[in-house]
Amino acid sequence: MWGTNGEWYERAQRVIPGGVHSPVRAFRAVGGVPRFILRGEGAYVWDVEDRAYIDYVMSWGALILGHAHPAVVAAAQRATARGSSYGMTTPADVELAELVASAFPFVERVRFVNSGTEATMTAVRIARAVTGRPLVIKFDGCYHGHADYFLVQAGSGALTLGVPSSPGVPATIARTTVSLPYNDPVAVERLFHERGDQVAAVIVEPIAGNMGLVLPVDGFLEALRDLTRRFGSLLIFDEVITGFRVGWGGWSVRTGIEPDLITLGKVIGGGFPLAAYAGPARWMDRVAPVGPVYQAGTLAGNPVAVAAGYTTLLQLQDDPTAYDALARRTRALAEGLQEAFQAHGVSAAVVWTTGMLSVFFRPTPPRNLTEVQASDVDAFRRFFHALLEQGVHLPPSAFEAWFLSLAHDDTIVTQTLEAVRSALPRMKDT
Ligand code: KE4
Repeated sequence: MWGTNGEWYERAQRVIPGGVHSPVRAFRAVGGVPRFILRGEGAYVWDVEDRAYIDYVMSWGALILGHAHPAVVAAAQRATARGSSYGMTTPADVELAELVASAFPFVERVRFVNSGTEATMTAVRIARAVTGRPLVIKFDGCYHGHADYFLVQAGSGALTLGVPSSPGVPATIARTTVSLPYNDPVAVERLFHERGDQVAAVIVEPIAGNMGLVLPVDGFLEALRDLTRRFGSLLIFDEVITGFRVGWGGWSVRTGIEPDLITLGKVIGGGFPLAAYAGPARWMDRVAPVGPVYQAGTLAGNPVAVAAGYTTLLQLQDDPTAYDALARRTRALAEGLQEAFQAHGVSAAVVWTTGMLSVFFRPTPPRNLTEVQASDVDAFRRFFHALLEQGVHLPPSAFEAWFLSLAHDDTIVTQTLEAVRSALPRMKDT
């Protein structure tokens, strides 16, 4: 009735660049035909050929409750029926801002935007405004959205497509960004001693999810907090992925390391376009209309996205077992994967934290982009397709994280591991 994925891919490429609205979806890193999805429910999606897949993309981490969660669907339907957008403020967006702020001791103000890119762009703009300095330090393999000054040694889709620094970014802009190796505090200290008086901000994924999942080594984040404080720069934690995924609030709450600004997205929009930047009033009240730093958006704080995000966060807040269950299942999947690789003599390192994991075909977990890129991406390609044939849809890149939801229950984990065990022998052949 709907035709095939291949037919849709052919048709899509005639009107959309690469047939997709975001590059990583095009399967360029793994080859083959992207699946054209008709619907999702819980941990599953179905494509136009009516094939079901256990989904580990989960809207790149947005759907922590799973696809089409009834409470989220109902909330979005109610909000839409009352009016989908006003371009004016509503009690609901105040309530969501209050709920987000309540999760972080250092957050006094929250501003909603439509994407993580807008959130990180604005956080950097604030830092440059309050310090009067031009430089931004980021880390190789971290991705903060597609604003010009972030597309330097960027992760995620830029890394997947092998263009970590994009054409179209003027050298004058690229020069305002310094990208250093993740987990290398010595390199950061050296940069600060050389050019600290020009550094407006350090922006970091406190847990890196855009080169695959790379965990911070002990002391790395603390060193960033200490150096930025000593040199008068702002520390920005980009928790667009980890916010409300690795725990209530995010990694900054779990570790007690307080950045100056935090960016959030994905989970707080419940699968709708909503992200945020947040922090103390002394930084956040620099933005218009209170201060002179400009940021705006037609659909910012959109009532439908706010309803979905608020419902999602309430579901998490009201379920005291949610994060423990998510952590337990993520760990079970990670340990089961590691055992399966060992049993089949496959050299692979599985890295995990609550709600997300990555598989690197290399003997040890990578600590930075160089080590990530030393992994066997062709092995990942074979693994990806072997699992796709088994009805398990991984993120189509060795440089992304797998995302679990609360709908990924013990049965889903068991089914995934069964698919892995039956796929591994065939992975060697292809
Ligand atoms: P968006 O502009 O895509 O909403 O958010 C940008 C962003 C910012 N910060 C972090 C830590 C992010 O992970 C992202 C976006 N994440 C990717 C997935 N790794 C989005 C997927 C895509 O680009 O299609």
